[in-house]
Amino acid sequence: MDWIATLLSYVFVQTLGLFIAYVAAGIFIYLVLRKLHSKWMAVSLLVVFLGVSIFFYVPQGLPHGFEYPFFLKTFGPAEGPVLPFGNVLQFFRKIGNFERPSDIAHDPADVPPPIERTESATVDIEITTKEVIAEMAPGVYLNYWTFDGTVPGPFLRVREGDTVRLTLTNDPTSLHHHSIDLHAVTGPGGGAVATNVAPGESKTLTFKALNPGLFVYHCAHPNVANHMAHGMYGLILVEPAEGLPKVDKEFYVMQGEFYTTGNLGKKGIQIFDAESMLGGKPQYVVFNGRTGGLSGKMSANVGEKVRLFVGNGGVNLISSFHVIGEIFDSVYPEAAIGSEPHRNVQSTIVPAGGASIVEFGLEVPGNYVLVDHALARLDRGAWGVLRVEGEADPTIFKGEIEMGGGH
Ligand SMILES: [Cu+2]
Repeated sequence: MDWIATLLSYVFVQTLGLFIAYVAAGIFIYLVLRKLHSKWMAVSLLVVFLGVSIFFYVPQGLPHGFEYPFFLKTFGPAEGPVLPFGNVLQFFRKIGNFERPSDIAHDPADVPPPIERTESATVDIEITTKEVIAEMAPGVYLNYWTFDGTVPGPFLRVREGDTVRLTLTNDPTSLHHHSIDLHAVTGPGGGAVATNVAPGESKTLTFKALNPGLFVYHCAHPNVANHMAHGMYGLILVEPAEGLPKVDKEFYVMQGEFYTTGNLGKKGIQIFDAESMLGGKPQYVVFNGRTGGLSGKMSANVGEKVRLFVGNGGVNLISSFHVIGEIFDSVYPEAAIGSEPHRNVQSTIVPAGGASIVEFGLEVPGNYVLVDHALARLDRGAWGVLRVEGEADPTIFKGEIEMGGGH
């Protein structure tokens, strides 16, 4: 009953513990002073104690532990980022019903092949929103909200001019409503206004993919940031009519942040922390939903050209995407297809709710580490490895490779 222990520790140790200690301190002072047989001295010191407390609390607001769940005041257009308390109780009541995927990470090598069609078509896509429990870091579990049970959700691939018929179904085990806003959609809410689905419900949205590009999609049910911070994002590629230049391998990588009440590395199931999300201070920054989400899943060979579709679900940070030991031969900045790509780029910016496409040839075998070059985030989980096999070329790189020697 790890789950119950986590809830009890959160409620009693973190929140009530502080309150109990505080009240006890007041009583203790009172009793000590009563021992001195001076009732009025005791009362006046107690008043000082209370006065000082009010002085600190009134201007500062409630201490961190008390802000969840009811007292956090926010000013967005819809519901705030705090989970409805009823849903928190429901979560613990229905904890046995949630699916427990062994790996929440979407396989970065799982990218649909380039589109061969030369004509526009009507494309049917079905996606299911699902709330699951999975491991985010060794021993650290999270209640993820997902598209099709992985983070990021499925990589969608259509052609410029296609008509897309997208059916969104919310799994009956879900506790929350969900929807989908695709940045590839021209129309209100990016489709979110037409796809708000209650648990067990299905809705279909039809849209025409007018602009080529690599676009983020995400859940847009209020509170949007909260839903995204639970893992509800993915990428849709609208290929230009003439297609993208041919490469040998394509990979799907998406950065995202997780906000937990437990500090970095605190084991057990973690409760979402609305306050740290508002402050933009995630405990975890990861690729593909968890620490090590790309591990052992990205490999290529010397002589091949690879393309990375890189997205950023945010919700707060901008990614300074970099591959250690490689230079991007081409970058489609902000994933804009249609203009000339940038050449010979070291790091590229991937905005929150945005994407980038980078391409590079592989000349030297070894491990290439994908990072957000705001490198403190490495320690929060933001890194992955592309393994490159093949013949070494000493005219390009020569040296003894020491494991653990720098990168
Ligand atoms: Cu949602």
